Amino acid sequence: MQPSQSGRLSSQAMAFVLAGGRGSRLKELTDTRAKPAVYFGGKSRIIDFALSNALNSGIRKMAIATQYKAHSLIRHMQRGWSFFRAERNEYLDILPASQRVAENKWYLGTADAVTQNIDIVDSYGIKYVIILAGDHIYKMDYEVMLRQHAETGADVTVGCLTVPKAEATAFGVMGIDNDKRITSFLEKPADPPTIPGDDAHSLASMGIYVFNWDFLRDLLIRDSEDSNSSHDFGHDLIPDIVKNGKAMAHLFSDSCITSGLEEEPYWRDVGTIDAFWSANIDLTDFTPKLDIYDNSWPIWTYSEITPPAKFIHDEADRRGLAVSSLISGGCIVSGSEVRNSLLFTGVRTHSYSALEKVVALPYSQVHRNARLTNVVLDRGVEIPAGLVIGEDPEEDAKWFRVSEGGVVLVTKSMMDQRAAKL
Ligand code: ADQ
Ligand code: ADP
Repeated sequence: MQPSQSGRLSSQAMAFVLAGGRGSRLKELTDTRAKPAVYFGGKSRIIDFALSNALNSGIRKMAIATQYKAHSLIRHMQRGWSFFRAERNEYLDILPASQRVAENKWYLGTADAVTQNIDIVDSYGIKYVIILAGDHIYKMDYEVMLRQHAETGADVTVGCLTVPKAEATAFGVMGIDNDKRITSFLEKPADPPTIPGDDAHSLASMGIYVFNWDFLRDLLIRDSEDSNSSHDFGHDLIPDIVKNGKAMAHLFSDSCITSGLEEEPYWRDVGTIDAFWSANIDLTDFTPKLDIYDNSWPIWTYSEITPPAKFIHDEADRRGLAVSSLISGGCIVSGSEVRNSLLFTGVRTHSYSALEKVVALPYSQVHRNARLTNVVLDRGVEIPAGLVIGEDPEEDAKWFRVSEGGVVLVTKSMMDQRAAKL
C-alpha cells in the first residue's frame, strides 16, 4: 500500500544538490557552463533529472550549491524552477559559493558546500537531508531510499550501483555485508575491489547520501575544524562513518523508476563527450534504454515557447525529412535528411545537407550541402555551406575536438578560429 502523503518521509526531507563541479572531461562543452547546465535529451539540462526525481518523489525543499560558471545554470533555474511557493512551505534556494562566510572563500569540497550553508538548511526545519549530484541521468524514487534509511537507523545511507571493475576507478567503491551494511569504502581506488563471486564488477557509490540533519550537522562542524580533511563526502566523511558509525548501502535497483519500455535500471554519468553523445543518440533507438516519454515520471524543465517543428520540400522538390530522430519545437528541416539525430530547440538544416547521428544543441544551423556524421554541435554553431565533418578525422582534428571514440565536437569559438584562418 502507498503511504499517505503526510506519512511520506519526503515531506520531512530536503534535497541538497551539488552543482559546483566543472565536468572538465566534457571539454569545450563546459567552457561556458557547468556540467549540470549542459543540455540533454532535446529539451532538458542534466540537472533537471536530479531535480525532477526530487520533485516526483515528493520533496518540496531544495537547495542547489553552484560554483563554476554558474550563470547559465542560474538562469535555467530561474526560468524553469521558480514555481516553489514559500506560503506552501516550498523552497528552492540557489547557493552560489563565496557569499556566505566572512572570509569570502570558495567551497573547498562537496561537504564544505553544505557546511557554508548550515544556517539555510537549519531554516528549513527538516529531519532528513538527501545530498545529490547535479550531473547524472537517471530516474529514481528517493522516498524508497529515505524509508530504508529511517528503518535501519543508519547514520548515512549511500546510493550505489554495480559497475564494471574497469570503470570503478572513477567512483567510491564499497564492500557490504548481508544486511547491506557498508564494511569498506575506498574513494577512487587504483585497483577496485570486486563484488564477492563476481570478479568483473564492483559496487560503486552514486555520490548520493541520506543523513539525519542533526547527525550531518555535527559531523560537518567537526570536519570543518579538521585541518587534515579535504572536506569532501567521498574522501573524508563517508570513510569516517564506515569506520566509526553505521553506514548502509541502498541499491539503485530497489528504487529506480522504469517504464514498460526500459529493460534495466538506467544511470549514466555523461561525463565525457563520447558518453554525452551516445546517451543522447541512444534516445533515437527503436527501443531506447531511457524512457523520457513516461508521463508518470516527468522530467521537468524550462522550455521556450516555440512554433512546431517544420519539414519542407525545397524548390528542387527535395524532401526535408527526419527518421529515427528527436526534433524539438522551432526546428526547420528544409530539403535535408536527418537520421538517428537529436535536434534541440530552433535548429535549422538547409537544402541538400545530411545529418547522421548528430546532437545539435539549440539554435545551431547547418547550411546547404553540408554533411555531418557523429557530431555534437554546440549552441548557436553555424556550419557553413558544403562543409563535411565526421568523415576524415585528421582534417576534423585541425579545427575541432575529436573524442577518443571519434565523435567531433564543434563549438562557436572553434568555428570562429577556423573562419579567421581560412
Ligand atoms: P566525483 O564524481 O569525483 O565523486 P565530485 O567531483 O566530488 O564527484 O562532485 C560531486 C558533485 O558535487 C558534482 O555534482 C559536482 O558538480 C559537485 N561539486 C564538486 N565540487 C563542488 C564544490 N566545491 N561545491 C559544490 N559542488 C561541487 C563523487 C563521490 C564518489 C562517487 C561519485 C559518483 O565522491 O564516491 O562514486 O561521485 O559519481
Ligand atoms: P533552404 O536553404 O533549404 O532553401 P531556407 O532558409 O531558404 O532553406 O528556407 C526554406 C524554407 O524554410 C522556406 O521557404 C520556408 O518554407 C521555411 N522557413 C524558413 N524560415 C522560416 C520561418 N521563419 N518560418 C516559417 N518557415 C520558414
